[in-house]
Amino acid sequence: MTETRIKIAVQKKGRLAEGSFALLDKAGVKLAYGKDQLLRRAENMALDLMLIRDDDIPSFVASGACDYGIVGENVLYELQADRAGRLNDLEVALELGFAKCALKLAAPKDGTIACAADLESKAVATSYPGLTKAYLSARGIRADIIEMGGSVEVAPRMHIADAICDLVSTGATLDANGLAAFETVLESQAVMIKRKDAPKDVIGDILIERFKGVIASRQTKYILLNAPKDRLDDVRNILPGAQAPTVAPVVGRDDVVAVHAVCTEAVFWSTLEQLKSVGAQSILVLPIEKMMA
Ligand code: PRT
Ligand code: ZN
Repeated sequence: MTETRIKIAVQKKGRLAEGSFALLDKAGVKLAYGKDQLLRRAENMALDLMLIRDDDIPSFVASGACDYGIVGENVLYELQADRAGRLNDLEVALELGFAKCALKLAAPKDGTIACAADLESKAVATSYPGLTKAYLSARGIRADIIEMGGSVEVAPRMHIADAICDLVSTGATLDANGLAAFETVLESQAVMIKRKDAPKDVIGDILIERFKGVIASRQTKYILLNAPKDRLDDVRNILPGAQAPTVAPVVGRDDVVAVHAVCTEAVFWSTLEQLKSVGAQSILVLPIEKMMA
């Protein structure tokens, strides 16, 4: 019997590629060495990766050429806003929590545009015409949408448009171009997509469960510390997202206990400083490699 292998469309190169490969690696997918520029085979699971441009990922999944895809929500929803048909049969199987950014309206800092309503009869440059049009027309605003393939941030300076609608992550690009964001059209992150009517498949289900474990363990830490017995409640209140810490005796110390806890929320340096201020000592923060609920 021939083995059924699933295909996952992944960005070949770019901002999504690194996070996608890191996630697959953490989920235990070992890629075989291969010269093929398009297809990479996993040597330990019945799956193959198809390496393509991010813009093509939704079509590859919608057409059935791939079973899953890892793509930014911005790309998925833009294609769905822009085109009817098969792309609307796609759904998000899992939010992956990386490549976070936001599609924002922005205009020159020293200009007169400060909200979406100010865009009436103005020109807005964007690589996301579908989402921009939908956002503005839902608010009854008629603007002239100017589609650009890239370098959208230079459009106001070049008098191509009055405002832009572009992806922002740190905000440095807007800043360097004298622009300020005033409204968010879409918050985006990398997501795993599939066809709504795709039959259930075992490999896909395993992979999604493993991805969930990787995502959960990203900020989850294991904390070990010694605490004065009479400050135990204070320590427990500080530990971020710790459900039921283990409290154990410390040999030769009646006034001190050892606390072990799984913290599901971010542990910052300030968390350690707070723990220290209530008497905790010998504080260790360890990463959790794998998790399964
Ligand atoms: O070749 P291919 O078509 O596959 O790649 P691409 O060039 O179209 O996309 P790529 O690799 O640049 O981005 C892939 C995906 O990463 C996007 O679709 C988003 O989902 C996500 N992402 C996350 C971003 C950003 N952050 C981001 N900051 N994509 C683009 N940017 C750009 C933005 O367009 C602007 O020019 O970075 C600039 C702004 O960044 P800041 O940090 O200055 O605000
Ligand atoms: Zn692209």
